[in-house]
Amino acid sequence: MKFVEEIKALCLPDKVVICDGSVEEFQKITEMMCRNKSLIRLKREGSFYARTDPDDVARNEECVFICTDDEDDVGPTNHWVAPQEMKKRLHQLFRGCMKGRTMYVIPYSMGVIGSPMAKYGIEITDSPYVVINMHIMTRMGVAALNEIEKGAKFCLGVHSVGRPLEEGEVDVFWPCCDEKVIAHFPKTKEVWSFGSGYGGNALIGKKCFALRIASTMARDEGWMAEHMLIMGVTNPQGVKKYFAASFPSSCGKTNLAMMKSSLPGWDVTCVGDDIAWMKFDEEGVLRAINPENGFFGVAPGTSLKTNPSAMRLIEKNTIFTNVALSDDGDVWWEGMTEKPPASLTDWRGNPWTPESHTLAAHPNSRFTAPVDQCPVLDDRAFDPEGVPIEGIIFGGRRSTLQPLVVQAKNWQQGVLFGAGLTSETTAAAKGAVGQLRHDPFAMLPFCGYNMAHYFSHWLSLEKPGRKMPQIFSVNWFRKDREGKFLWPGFGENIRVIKWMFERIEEKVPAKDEAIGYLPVTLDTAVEKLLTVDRLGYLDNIQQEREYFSLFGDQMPKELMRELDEMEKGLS
Ligand code: SAT
Ligand code: MN
Repeated sequence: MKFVEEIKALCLPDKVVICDGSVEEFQKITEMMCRNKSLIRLKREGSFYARTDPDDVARNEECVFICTDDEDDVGPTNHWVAPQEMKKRLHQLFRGCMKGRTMYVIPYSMGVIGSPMAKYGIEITDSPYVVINMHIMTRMGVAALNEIEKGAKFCLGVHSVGRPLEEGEVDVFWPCCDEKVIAHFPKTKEVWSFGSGYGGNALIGKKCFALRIASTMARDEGWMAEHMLIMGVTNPQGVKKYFAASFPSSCGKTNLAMMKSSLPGWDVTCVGDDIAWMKFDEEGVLRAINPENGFFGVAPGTSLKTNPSAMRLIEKNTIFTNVALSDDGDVWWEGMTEKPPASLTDWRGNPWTPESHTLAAHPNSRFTAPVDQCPVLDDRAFDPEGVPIEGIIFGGRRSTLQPLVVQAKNWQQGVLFGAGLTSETTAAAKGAVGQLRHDPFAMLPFCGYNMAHYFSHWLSLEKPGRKMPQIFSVNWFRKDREGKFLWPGFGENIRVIKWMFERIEEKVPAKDEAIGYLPVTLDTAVEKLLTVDRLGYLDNIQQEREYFSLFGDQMPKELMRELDEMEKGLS
């Protein structure tokens, strides 16, 4: 492959390894990393622990660029740089950046190899941590390479931690660089990522390819690449429906996708927890696949109470990053047990006791675990044709206003639900936590093109003959005046899902409000969560209008009219 030679000549690694995706390869790399102390073997079967540089702990949205010929193509919510200018900068950054390191070439597939919805990628990286994570998160190795060699198109990702080693220099445990750039070139399907080794910054298959680049492909080809979990829900009669749900990072997607239902006879099965690729088939049914092969889940807050399935999922063959290490070689994080262990080593590598005033695990600490270990994996999780989606859910983290659940009256109003999604920020991205921000479709950091064009794309999906899914918005995070959550969440969320399920079946009544359909009653304790704060909503509509004005005349008129309608209905 000529481009491998070119990248080698630019980055000047000591050696090049073409990855085959084998178990032996995974073992060899983990052994090498344990020897050089960048990885610790845990007492859990086949599991490892990595600790990052304290400044490289989350996605860095400020450093993400979309490079297109026309600035208008990326819109006001993305950072734009002209392709030639960015390439110039990248060539400077990448020149000699892999000196003293090994350059790994990772062929991989997003989606089951051979599936009509699968897409291929090649990631070139100097981070062995990335290689072992890609082993779990994607289908990587020989089979993917065969498809590419047979002529399948692929997304090229070039990644470096940005820290060349001088002759004889001893490596640090987590190499990275202060200067970070994650540049996307939708036209040529390329991603260049420099300076960070963490999560979505470095595992190119995930947010860079499966969302940013794939969203532009989806726009051009009439499908959808979304920041959504996929779950199956079965009722006591054995009827199953699939839902896709979009929440910003660190708002409980993994917990919802693997929920242990509190209602007897109702069951949830998991297809995916982060990304959905969806396409209407010839019968007009929306089919979804999870392009990933692993979970990169938030550890803190995960426990036998909140997510027993995730706790079983991570019992073996899991990489833990930035959690705390227990004295007997296992892991711990805030929320895992009611009482913390008497002593730990925290995510920075310092001794920690319950008296310490710091967190033992970083709030964005993660586990990387194989999808097929999920104890509630859906029996069609690997169906190459995808599963049929009947409901789409939008959710944010909002301590006020947004009711527990609302059903859109039609597709267009549903698109407005997505476009108006607003959520309090979390530790998944660098920056302040808890600040309310607009995050349309939970895609603000992940939409690879102009968000207004993305809204239009969503509107254009409704066509005669298509079975349009019902759209809902939810909010598990409303708080009372004392700051206590009003809704128990987790397994109890099934009660809300049940309402949606039965609304899709047209079996239960609803209150017809200007903002959509609401449950007549779920139970008396939640009445507060189902009332419409009219004045609050009117104020919210003003804020949405202001936000949408950012997109100027690119903003689809249909959505503005939908907003006007809602306002009229509330006044
Ligand atoms: O770091 S990731 O982007 O992979 C996780 C997330 O923010 O959803
Ligand atoms: Mn995510």
